[in-house]
Amino acid sequence: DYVNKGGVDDINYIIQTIQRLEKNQKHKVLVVDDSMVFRKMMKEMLENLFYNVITVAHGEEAVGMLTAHSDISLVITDYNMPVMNGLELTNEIRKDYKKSELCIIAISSNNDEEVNALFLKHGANDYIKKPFSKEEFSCRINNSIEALENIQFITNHANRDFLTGLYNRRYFFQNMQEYIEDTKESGEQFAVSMIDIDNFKHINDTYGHDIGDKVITSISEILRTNTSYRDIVARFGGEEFCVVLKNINKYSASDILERLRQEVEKFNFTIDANKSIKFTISIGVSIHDDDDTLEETINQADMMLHGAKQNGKNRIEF
Ligand code: GH3
Ligand code: MG
Ligand code: MG
Ligand code: MG
Repeated sequence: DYVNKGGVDDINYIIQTIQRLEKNQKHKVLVVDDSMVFRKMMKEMLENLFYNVITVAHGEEAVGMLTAHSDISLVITDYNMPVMNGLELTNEIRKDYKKSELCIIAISSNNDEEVNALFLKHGANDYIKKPFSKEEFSCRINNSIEALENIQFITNHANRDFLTGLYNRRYFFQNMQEYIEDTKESGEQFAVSMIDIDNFKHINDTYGHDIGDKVITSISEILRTNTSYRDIVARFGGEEFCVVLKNINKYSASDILERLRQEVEKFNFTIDANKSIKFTISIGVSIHDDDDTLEETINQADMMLHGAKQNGKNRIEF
């Protein structure tokens, strides 16, 4: 329906549209309108575009819904509503969500240009004036979602290391700064561990740089699958990683990291049909105390790593 109404029979356009619809299934849209007729109409149009739709009748309900569902991509809001109007809602949402995290599209029936400009000034990504065609509605919604996806794609790449997909140093320090602020209030402890592959030069020299890269990627996988989604696993440099175990004491940290060390030790890296190699890692750990700076904790972990290397490698030092 969406394709035909466009009057375009270009095959590329049709393929693009189908790809768009496939991606739309991943997005939740919150519709905020006091008119039941409009809510139903928009819900139907959005579902025809394959979006997941939630509807509410006013701003306050919308705020509640956003707290309950943290994964909403787009809010479409009416202007005139009881309890909290669309402009007030836009203000509320922008206290917690940036434009790069959540889109807002305003629907206004006023011919008053000022309302539309106000919406944009207060953080709406776009607006649609009533009455609107199905076509305009579809295009504007899809455009905003596409822009959001592009920003999220770029942000994700800026935060990650190209080879392994792990977080990079830049993201690590940005995220840790926020986390340390939180721990000052909660008083929770965390462990910083510096991890370095043992005798990696030998792997590179014997099998070549490409195999070396693949070994780094394999280790990254092991680090990721043996830690929680809350923890931070970052690649700091060549074959050096930093893993932060959040909200943990020394004993639990020691268990997890020992398991990590063993998982790497057990792993057989396949070179070809009749050759596989093994390798090991050394780990230095420091538990962050309230009055330490992040740099002090990292330096401490680094010193422990140095100790682990000196004491024979393939071991953990606290
Ligand atoms: P140690 O057990 O003391 O850690 O010895 P090592 O041989 O691992 O020594 P070190 O950690 O100092 O050496 C790391 C080597 O890793 C140096 C460099 O040639 C190589 N390297 C650094 N980055 C990369 C990378 O991205 N890919 C590959 N393949 N090799 C890298
Ligand atoms: Mg209204
Ligand atoms: Mg090394
Ligand atoms: Mg190294």
